Amino acid sequence: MPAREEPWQAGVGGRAWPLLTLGAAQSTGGRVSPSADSGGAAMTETTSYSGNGLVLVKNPHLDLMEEDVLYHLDLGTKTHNLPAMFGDIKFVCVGGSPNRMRAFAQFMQRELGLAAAGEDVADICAGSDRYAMYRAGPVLSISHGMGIPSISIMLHELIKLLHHAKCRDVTIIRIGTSGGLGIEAGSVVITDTAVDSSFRPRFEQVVLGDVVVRSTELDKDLAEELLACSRDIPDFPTLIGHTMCTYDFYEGQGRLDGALCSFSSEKKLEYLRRAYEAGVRNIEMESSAFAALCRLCGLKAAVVCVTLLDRLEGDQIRASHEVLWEYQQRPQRLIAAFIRKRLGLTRTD
Ligand code: R2B
Ligand code: URA
Repeated sequence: MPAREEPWQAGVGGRAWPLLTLGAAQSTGGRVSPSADSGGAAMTETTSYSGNGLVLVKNPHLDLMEEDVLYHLDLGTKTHNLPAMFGDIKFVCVGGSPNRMRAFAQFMQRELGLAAAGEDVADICAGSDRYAMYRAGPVLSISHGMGIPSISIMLHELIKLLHHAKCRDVTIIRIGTSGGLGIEAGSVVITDTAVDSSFRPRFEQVVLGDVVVRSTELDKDLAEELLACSRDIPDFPTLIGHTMCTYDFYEGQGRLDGALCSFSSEKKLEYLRRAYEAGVRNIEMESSAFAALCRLCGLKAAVVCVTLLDRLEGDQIRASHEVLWEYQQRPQRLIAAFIRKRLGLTRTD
């Protein structure tokens, strides 16, 4: 029996939208039981994109709205000329912390030869203290906060923004931090697929009380392109692997050091080793919602996270601020190299 159908799957405009189907054992009367599946193998998906490079919003109500207020970004279709402000954006980089995304925009300005070192960038969303947004040439740098609810709100408004601005051929990349699994701290993981805490390649969104299941596969060609760029940066290991996305940093990631913990150290290690066996190489808190939303809206997307520790060795993040700061530069350096390459820029410094 198919999972609850997304409204746009009814074939709006004759286009074939992504279609998710589940095996009979996984769904119950159109309502998917979150615990019904253990392997995820029965889920199949067919995807076809519109092909014109535009961002797809799949909401018929939007066309009927006289004005679209992007509340959390403090932007809107009547108050701002979105095509003039953003129409030429080609790369969107998102990350948890506003300060890190500001530093990334400044870094990109230098990398693209647009400004001198240390030159400030203005927060485009200064009227809202929820998210921060900066621009460096064709690159938009936006913070998304921590966790799925926070990144989801930002992504809905960002995707509508790219749609209203008529942006074409946008590549979107989440750069962030994570806990590693069986790999050296400071490694950079490029996600091929985000998986849930049962290692299934799916994201469950509750819509009007029904669980809608969405695929969390990321763009394979983009992941390979990023891996190829990493070969020019030999100072840290970069690899492709699955990323486990959780709803919590402590119990949800099997930590022994939260305010609550009901499991033994042995149980924790057994779980993390199973995750490793399933192909998981790092753990963070946003990739599944990010992968699912971007995929459905026709955005080529990647997740590139540095690991701050090896979770098979411990739970607490004990590296010094200097070491952590340098680790956080690593995904930024890789993305800068990727964007420069895409833009055909060669190094002169
Ligand atoms: C990585 O780091 C944050 C938790 O410390 C969270 O946002 C994530 O995904
Ligand atoms: N972010 C996470 O979500 N988990 C970690 O272990 C480290 C950073």
